[in-house]
Amino acid sequence: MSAGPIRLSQGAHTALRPATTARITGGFWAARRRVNAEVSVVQGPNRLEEAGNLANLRAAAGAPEAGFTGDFPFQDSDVHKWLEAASWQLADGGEGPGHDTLARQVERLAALVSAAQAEDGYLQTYHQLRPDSQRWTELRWGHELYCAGHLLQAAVAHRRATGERGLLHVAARFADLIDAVFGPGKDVDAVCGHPGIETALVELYRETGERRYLDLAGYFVDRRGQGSLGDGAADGTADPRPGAPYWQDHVRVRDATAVAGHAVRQLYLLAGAADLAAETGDTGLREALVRLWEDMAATKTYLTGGVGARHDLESFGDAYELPPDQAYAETCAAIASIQFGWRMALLTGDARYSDLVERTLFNGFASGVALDGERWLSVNPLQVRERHDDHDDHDDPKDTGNDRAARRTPWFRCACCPPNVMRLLASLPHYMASGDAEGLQLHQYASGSYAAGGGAVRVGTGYPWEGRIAVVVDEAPKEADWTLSLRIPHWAERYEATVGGEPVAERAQDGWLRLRRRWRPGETVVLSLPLCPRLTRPDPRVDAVRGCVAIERGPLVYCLEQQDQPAGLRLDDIALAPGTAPSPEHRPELLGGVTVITARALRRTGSRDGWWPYRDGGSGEPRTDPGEGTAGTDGTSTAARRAEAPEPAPVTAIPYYAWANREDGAMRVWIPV
Ligand code: FUB
Ligand code: ZN
Repeated sequence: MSAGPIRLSQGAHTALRPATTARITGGFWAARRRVNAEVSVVQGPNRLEEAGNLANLRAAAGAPEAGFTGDFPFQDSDVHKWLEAASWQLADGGEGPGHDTLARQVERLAALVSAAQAEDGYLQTYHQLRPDSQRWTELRWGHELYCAGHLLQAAVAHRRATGERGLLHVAARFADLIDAVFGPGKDVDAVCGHPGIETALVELYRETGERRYLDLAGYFVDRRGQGSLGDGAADGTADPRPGAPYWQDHVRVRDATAVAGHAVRQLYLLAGAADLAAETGDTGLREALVRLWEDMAATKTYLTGGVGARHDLESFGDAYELPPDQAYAETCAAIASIQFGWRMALLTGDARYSDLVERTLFNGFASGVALDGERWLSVNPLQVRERHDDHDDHDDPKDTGNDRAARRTPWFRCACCPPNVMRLLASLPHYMASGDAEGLQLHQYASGSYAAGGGAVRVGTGYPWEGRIAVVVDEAPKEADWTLSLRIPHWAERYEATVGGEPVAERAQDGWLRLRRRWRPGETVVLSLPLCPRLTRPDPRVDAVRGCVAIERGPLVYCLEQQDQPAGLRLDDIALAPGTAPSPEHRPELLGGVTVITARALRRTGSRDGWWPYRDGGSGEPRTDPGEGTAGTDGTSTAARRAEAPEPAPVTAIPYYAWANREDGAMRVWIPV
């Protein structure tokens, strides 16, 4: 069994179980994971040293007079996330000096964390190093249980990867302290302002078999939504802002009908609730989770899979409030959405969840780290204008300007995203496949080997650049039928599939192509997904991009970057030409090797700068421009509009995940037509 997250208990109530063995060996994700392993994770300890995170642990371990370094109470969580990432990386195998160095780094940081733990099990340097601080009194902003959650997850990963118990012991001691303090009738009957402990406690339960941890996760899920944070009672203040929905304390998860508030908080909470439902079989909770995911997916998710539209409070917006230029879409929120979606896929077996996981992985998540693995995006907008202002709000301690910039940055003052990307990439093989009593399901397509559901397969593919996916069945029951299920993405209207070269008779249902038969070892299934470029239209209620289309190909969302366009053609001035047939071309030398898409655009000569950016709409009656066949309501005469006839120009789109890897410039996903 290879080490990964979500090791369900034997009695878990899920439709599917994660693969027991999962390895990615080649292709797109292998390349991104290699950069993660060889650059991002390797540089992690230096970054944490420079930012003062390690100094805090050293101070807590023996020199408290050094005080606390950093701007945020959750500085420790960056170390814990790195430890989790590095542990998954170690579990991925490998040998030689790089592996040994990483193993030593992991032990060094694990020892540092362990040394920082207080006698009674408490561990958060922000509170340990400030003499005026009192534990558990700043629940709204203190992040104590958030940091604890990341420590628990790091410890579980460390245990699964190395087999050692040291860090797990540290985590269990802290969890025991939390269990002694929190609960009805105990010292503190309230939740933490930032969820994250819920998933971690369920994972700790899975790892140790200790039922108290599962019960404590259940307490935190159900206690939230009852105002323990909102009225200020928890930390002695009555500050009305940000309001209970910010930390999902306005309604219990099981009663909620819409996702709300801070996006990462909301989705970590839902991922934890999904873990809880998986282990307890709580059907009411499960129904609520389906409802909440649907609300998010249908009304609050960007085309890139990004979520959390508003910069203000890093929160979800209203339904269909998805502005491309003002998008916050934090990298951590994309990760949280993937974690929630994957748990829902396991819980229900529904392919829709993995559809959205794929979209988010390839777009709103992959954009979060530069191709070189050294620079990061915290905010993932879908449009950046020519003279972009990064909203550097110096009054907001959480906003350093560069943290929220539309350009890549080596590290952040609030560095939650980089180590989060590292841990997801390091554990990514475990998001690819699952199994059940019938067989094995492939949710995502990456070259590699996967074992689940009593069988094992090998996948070979050039996806997402190529649509051909070859799956060799290496192991399946000899004397019984077995089902290999392949997810057919929602955009793949005309796929083809063969077994042993013969077209299959089965058709996909509910997003799954289920191939049930007696398999011979070595038999090969070939799935061919159509990768013609598509023009995607938004729901008209997404006002911000009405009248635009986006270019997509397979799971990839495309964008225009200024530097790929003909000289002098400004992204603000173009519209896609009606009837354009976008065409793909693979460019191995560009951006690490990408397929670009060219399309015909029109330079809108009418959109010239002036003193007033509005035009008379006339009577409001739409008029048809004979030149282009488009409706014109700008009040200009037909002759004037003919004089402003748009000039044709070719434009070149690159995959969205690869944007901002060259010089700064304008970018847009949605293009007017
Ligand atoms: O509060 C901890 C992390 O900082 C959140 O998850 C992110 O949204 C960022 O605000
Ligand atoms: Zn983040």
